[in-house]
Amino acid sequence: MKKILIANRGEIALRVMRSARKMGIKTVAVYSEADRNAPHVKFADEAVLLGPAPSSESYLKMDKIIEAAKSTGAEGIHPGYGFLSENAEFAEMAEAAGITFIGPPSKAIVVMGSKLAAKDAVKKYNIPMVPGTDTAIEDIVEAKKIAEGIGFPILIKASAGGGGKGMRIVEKAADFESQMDRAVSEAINSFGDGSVFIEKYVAGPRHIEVQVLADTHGNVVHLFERECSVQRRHQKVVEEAPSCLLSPELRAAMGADAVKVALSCDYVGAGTVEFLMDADNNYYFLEMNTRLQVEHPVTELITGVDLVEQQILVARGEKLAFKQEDLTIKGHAMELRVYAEDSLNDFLPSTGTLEVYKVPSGEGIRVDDGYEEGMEIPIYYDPMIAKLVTYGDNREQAIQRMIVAIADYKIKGIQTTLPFGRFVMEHEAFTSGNFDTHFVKKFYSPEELKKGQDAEAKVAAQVAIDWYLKAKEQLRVPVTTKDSKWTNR
Ligand code: MV4
Repeated sequence: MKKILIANRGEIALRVMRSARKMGIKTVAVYSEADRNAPHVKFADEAVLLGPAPSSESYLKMDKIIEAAKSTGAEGIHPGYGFLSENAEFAEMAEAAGITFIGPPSKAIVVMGSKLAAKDAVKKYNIPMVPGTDTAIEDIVEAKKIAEGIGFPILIKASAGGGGKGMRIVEKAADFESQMDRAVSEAINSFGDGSVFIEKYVAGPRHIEVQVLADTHGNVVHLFERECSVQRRHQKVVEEAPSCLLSPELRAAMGADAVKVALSCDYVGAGTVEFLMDADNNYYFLEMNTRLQVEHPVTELITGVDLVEQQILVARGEKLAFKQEDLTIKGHAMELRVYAEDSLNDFLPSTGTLEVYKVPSGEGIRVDDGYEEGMEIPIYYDPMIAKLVTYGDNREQAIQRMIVAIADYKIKGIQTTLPFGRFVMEHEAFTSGNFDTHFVKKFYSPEELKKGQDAEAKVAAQVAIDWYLKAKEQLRVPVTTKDSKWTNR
């Protein structure tokens, strides 16, 4: 592979291009009319315009992207995350056009895209799963009996859902029928597939996911876990690796189970196996994401493995150059997603121009971003503008470096989640490791964030006053130098 097309925009397009360039591979960018001057377009060796700003007319246009790959002679397509990254039809179209899809086989995308098909595939591997039904509910009377057997509250989940979409909680038996009706019609409306199943509701769970990597020769390894419990309405905000909860034994068990999940669908490439963990450290397989994830950098920092490079090597048909026992965890990495959102105002999207944009730098700091000073944040795409990633010998150092990096990140013109990130980094529940997926709901409010900011403003004001008084004091010192024309009174 001498040239690849990157079917994405923003930070991930740049991230993929950096690894390609390092490997001596030429890059082709695609872009929408809103992204003419975007960094990913400037960084690429070539760029092809797809169409108007809306994703449906640009970054989701499968035929146009395949055509762009053909016309530029790209031998592979990297889809990044989001957009077409988990679209089996697109993977197939690429392969049919003789272009390598730098991702898993379409079959693996299809299986893991259906939660019920995924449960079915992993069945023979004895992976722990949340108690519930493993086929679509057909008989509501029978389903209610099963729910009563499990015990309320239970969750109704859409088979075609995922990432928190298509979930409904049922608190008590009396609500079962009405919630089922709603769940099915929601599933039909959102996914065109009304299949739903039920699961016991795991209260206050932690979200732990395991990175896997598989080649086309049957080798599968895991690259340990990421802890992603700090999230807001299913949108992750802070991720870290490793998780401070796992014992080496638990880590090895979850890793081995994640490898089995990959084997169950003949996975190839980089993928992520999601688990829920309850308060007693029992873990359950939830779903598999068949793409490179936003939070992959924390895994790269603790393992020293370039995951994009590995994706490309595997797509070329090469064997993994390392075995499970070659992989170790070194240090601790923390990622904060910087969204163009106002954390003081219900996280409303904050659009505008990046009047000032200066990224922090220094030991243990990595910024993956896709914007530059002076650029406008388009309204059409994901509001994530950057990932601020820090690394240290241990968790405390990674957190400390994150606090410094947040302070050094200068953004004017839009509101971002940087202040919210500092709130998390300084919160006792977070620093102690005693948190779950309800962290934001439990501890965060704009008032809490404001309190911290007001306290800081007071300190800043005091420092300014001291400084001013001292300066005034110095002015009063009489100047008695003979040759000076000036004297102070
Ligand atoms: C659950 C659950 C509790 N019990 N399943 C949300 C995202 C999707 N991947 C699955 N999710 C959940 N499934 C059972 N049986 C709680 C969640 C959940 C959650 C999971 C991971 C990260 C954040 C979350 C926030 C709310 C609910």
